Amino acid sequence: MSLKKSRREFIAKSLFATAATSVLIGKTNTLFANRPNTRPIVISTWDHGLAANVGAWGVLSKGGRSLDAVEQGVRITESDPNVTTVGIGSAPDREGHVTLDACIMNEHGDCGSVAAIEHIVNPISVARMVMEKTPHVMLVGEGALQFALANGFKKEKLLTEKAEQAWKEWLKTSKYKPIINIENHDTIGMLAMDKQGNISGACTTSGLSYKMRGRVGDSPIIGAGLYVDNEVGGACATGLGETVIRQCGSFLVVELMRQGMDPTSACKEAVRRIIKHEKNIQDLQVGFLAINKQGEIGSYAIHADFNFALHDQTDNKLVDSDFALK
Ligand code: SD4
Repeated sequence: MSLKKSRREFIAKSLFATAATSVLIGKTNTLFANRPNTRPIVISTWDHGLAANVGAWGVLSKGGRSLDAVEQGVRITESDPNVTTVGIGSAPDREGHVTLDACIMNEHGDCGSVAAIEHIVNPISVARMVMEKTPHVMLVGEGALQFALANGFKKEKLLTEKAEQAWKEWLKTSKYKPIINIENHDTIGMLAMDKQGNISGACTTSGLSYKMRGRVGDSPIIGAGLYVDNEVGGACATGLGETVIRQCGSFLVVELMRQGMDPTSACKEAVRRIIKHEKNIQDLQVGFLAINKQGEIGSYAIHADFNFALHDQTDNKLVDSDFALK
């Protein structure tokens, strides 16, 4: 065992013993609650979470609802053409169509989702409208687009010149190998707890770059890419969606927290199940992020380099996640 690791484990154990301190433990990122000013708080996946958190904080700091916070937060990422994995500017599917997946869940357990929607910059807001204005949870493809247009969303060109050029470059070899790595697959999943202690979550992505037409990942699937139970906590996922779907990843994390696990341990157990099931684990990345009702947060990934952004009353910062394959 490395010195760094044994020290980390020693500190972790001591902190479990006192269990009342708010500290980031090295890179293991369990943030202990039972501290003043835990609320509000927002966490979101990857570096682009920093900017998204600022959007969410605009709502949370004014005493706003966590549902509004997560919607406003991830809209920032969706609207940024320089983020090539979410919203406008995303990499297209192998046929050149940008198709987006998103879902949202509120503190009452209501949820809405769109999958494989085209031409809409902010699918998260369409997902919210599906939740609030229809008796359904999920709309897909052409029907989702029709619903969005009928509700005032504008039809836009999502394929930017830069993304089109990169796709044409890919076409020259066009290897269809849906391997997740941090260069080309960075979904944003966001979880927020507002001043009232209510938790909501959002998840939005373009999915795998150059994916097969019609392919949908975990991100718009309630229980896979995102799950919230306001009595327990919330979780979201990033990485290879197929494997997250197979384990009902985010639902699993929340259920494990319901049984008493802290967020990091719950994420770790979900990762363990994926590793147990998948054969080509070297080639795939998955990261989970979670928050519980006490405002404790945790994360865990298969491989290195998964990180998340954490905004609380004192800071908005990036935290490196611990991971399994060292
Ligand atoms: C998917 N889970 O479509 C998404 C991709 C992702 O970070 O999360 N990338 O499979």
